[in-house]
Amino acid sequence: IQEEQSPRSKFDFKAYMLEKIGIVNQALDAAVPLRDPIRLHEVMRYSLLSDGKRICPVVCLAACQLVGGDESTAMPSACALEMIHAMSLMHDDLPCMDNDDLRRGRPSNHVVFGERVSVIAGYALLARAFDHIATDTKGVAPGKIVRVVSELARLIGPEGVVAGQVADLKYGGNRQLDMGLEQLEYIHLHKTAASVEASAVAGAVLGGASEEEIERLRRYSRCAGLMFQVVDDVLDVTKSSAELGKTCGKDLVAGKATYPKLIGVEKSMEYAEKLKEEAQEQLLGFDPDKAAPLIALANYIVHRQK
Ligand code: GRG
Repeated sequence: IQEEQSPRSKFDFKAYMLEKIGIVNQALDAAVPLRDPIRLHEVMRYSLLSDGKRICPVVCLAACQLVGGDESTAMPSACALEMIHAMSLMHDDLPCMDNDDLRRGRPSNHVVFGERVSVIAGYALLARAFDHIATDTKGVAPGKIVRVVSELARLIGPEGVVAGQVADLKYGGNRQLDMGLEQLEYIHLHKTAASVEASAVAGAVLGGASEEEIERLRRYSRCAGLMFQVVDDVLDVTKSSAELGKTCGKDLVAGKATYPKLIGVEKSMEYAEKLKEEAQEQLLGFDPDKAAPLIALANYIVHRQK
């Protein structure tokens, strides 16, 4: 995470992220302790506690604080979002899906523990995520907790992340043959942006946001999630050409459709900038100091180098 300073508030984004990642990691450790059955919990914790950017939990906590809520109210949901993220990566890496042997710089979950255990541990994380929200969210009316459970289930389920994965699988390794921008955007909005949307909406609901504020944060997070993926596609090209002769981005080898392939690197970055502006516009009505983390996060997503 590089320095990302907003000129207005001199907000120290790096320090903010390091602090939030630290408290989220502690909360994750406590939410999925090493208890019976020990082996199953080891497998769950291997992926859950490995190094990640923790974007969804941070968005959830930041949205809660933006609307005046207490961070601790949103922590179980923030952890649940990371549990769901971890299980989706575990399942995505399986031989029957993307067949990736490496994740976050370590052997993938199924490489270490075997496919069958990895599938089961993924389901366990998914169930634990909803249990954690329902059981451990404190200080808000039960109706808000039900709303969060329902938003999350919808956004990760058959209308959300799962729909995005199904669309992606449909095109397999030959995405580029018949895929247009519209289909590519559908995949990214569902596979990636839906989780960021769930994170912002959960944080906002628990923080006591009005319906209008929830909708603004929903739009912010959809733009941020989509632009994350546009920039990811661009980084895949720029990293690969920088490392030419060493390795090549997996998606390039597989011949997948990406934003740079469909519209070129320059136009892809222009699109990412446009999405960033649209995301940040949604925050204009809020207290600028409280909005600083989400403004800086959007800047970081566009300008990151990895
Ligand atoms: C969610 C019920 C349910 C099932 C999962 C396998 C599957 C169905 C979906 C695949 C979802 C997937 C792999 C989406 C990609 C998300 C994404 C942008 C991953 C990379 O996120 P980073 O870069 O990763 O934030 P780190 O490692 O930093 O956490």
